[in-house]
Amino acid sequence: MAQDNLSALLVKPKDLRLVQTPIPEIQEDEVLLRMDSVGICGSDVHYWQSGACGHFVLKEPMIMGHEAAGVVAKTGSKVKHLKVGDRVAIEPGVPCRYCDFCKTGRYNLCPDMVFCATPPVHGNLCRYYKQAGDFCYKLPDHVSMEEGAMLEPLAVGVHACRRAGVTTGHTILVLGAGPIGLMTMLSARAMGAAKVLITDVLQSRLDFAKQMGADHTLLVGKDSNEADLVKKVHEILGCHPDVSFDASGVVSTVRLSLLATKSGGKALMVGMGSPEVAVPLAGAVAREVDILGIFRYVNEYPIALSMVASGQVNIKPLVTHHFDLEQTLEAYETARQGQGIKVMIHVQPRNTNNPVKF
Ligand code: 572
Ligand code: ZN
Repeated sequence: MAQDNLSALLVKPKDLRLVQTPIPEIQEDEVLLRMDSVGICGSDVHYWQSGACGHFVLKEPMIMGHEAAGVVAKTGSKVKHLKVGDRVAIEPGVPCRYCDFCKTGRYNLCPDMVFCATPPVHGNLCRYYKQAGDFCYKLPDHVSMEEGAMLEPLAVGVHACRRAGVTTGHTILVLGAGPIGLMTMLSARAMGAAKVLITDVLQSRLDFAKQMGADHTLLVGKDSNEADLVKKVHEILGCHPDVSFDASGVVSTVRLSLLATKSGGKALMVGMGSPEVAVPLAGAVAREVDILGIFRYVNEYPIALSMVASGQVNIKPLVTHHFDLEQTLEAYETARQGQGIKVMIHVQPRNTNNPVKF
């Protein structure tokens, strides 16, 4: 095996470098992966620019990347469901397995979760990475490595829709047409939503959302009047949405999600915004709008994979930019500028591990 383990290391804010790191040694329940595709998440850009995302703060140099797929290069003796050469999607967080949250099936809330590219844990934007075998999901031949990497943001959308209880016939409002808003929209559709309205501040994102299946779009200006927007949402949908998803995290969309949701409906906070926002809480509470949060995903990788493998969702078009590992800085700059939807880094030349060429 080549000793090359080129890795994208964030040394300190605004100082991202490609450096060699040791190839990890695996334990008996782990696999060594030859990394293939790694997407850039909004949080990666936050860490790069400011050294922080939410309450997680960079204190030591950290390898980036958590939306990833790779190929099994070595298996530990206890790993029976995978073999060398298997193409896998990598669920990036491994919980402790022992706490009450883990034991009651809500491992995403485990306080000892080890999650890729969340300080102080290294990510997988490197050539070789080791992972617990049971957090790797074998991809069928017709699912590409890029789709494998994209299961990560899709799992966020699936989790949001499951928390909200999205079901057949629901009318849905999605605030924000970035990757997470789009994944939430696609998941809601796959779960039977009848009508989806998506909003954004950029017309280009709305045009893309329309191509991806949004029934309605609404361009929101920075100076839009809040009451007018609520009225417009109800007019466009012809009703009040059963479920609203805030996928932006900015105060104006969090407020809109509470104001626009049908009485007795659900408002889901999916976006990562400022820690404190002023919201019209009393009105929402009095109308029995359930306000829910999400934290990543739990048990949703297999669901996301079967949605893609069965053709229920098509996430391929969301990958709008492609770079090689050596071009990581350019890739991060593209993501920072908010061009396109998803920037994908190919650790191995594109299509090397796709039996069906895309
Ligand atoms: O892909 C999911 C994901 N989740 C992240 C970060 C990156 N990618 N989270 C870390 C930050 N939290 S947070 O602190 N926050 C809302 C900023 O709770 C959410 C999950
Ligand atoms: Zn992420």
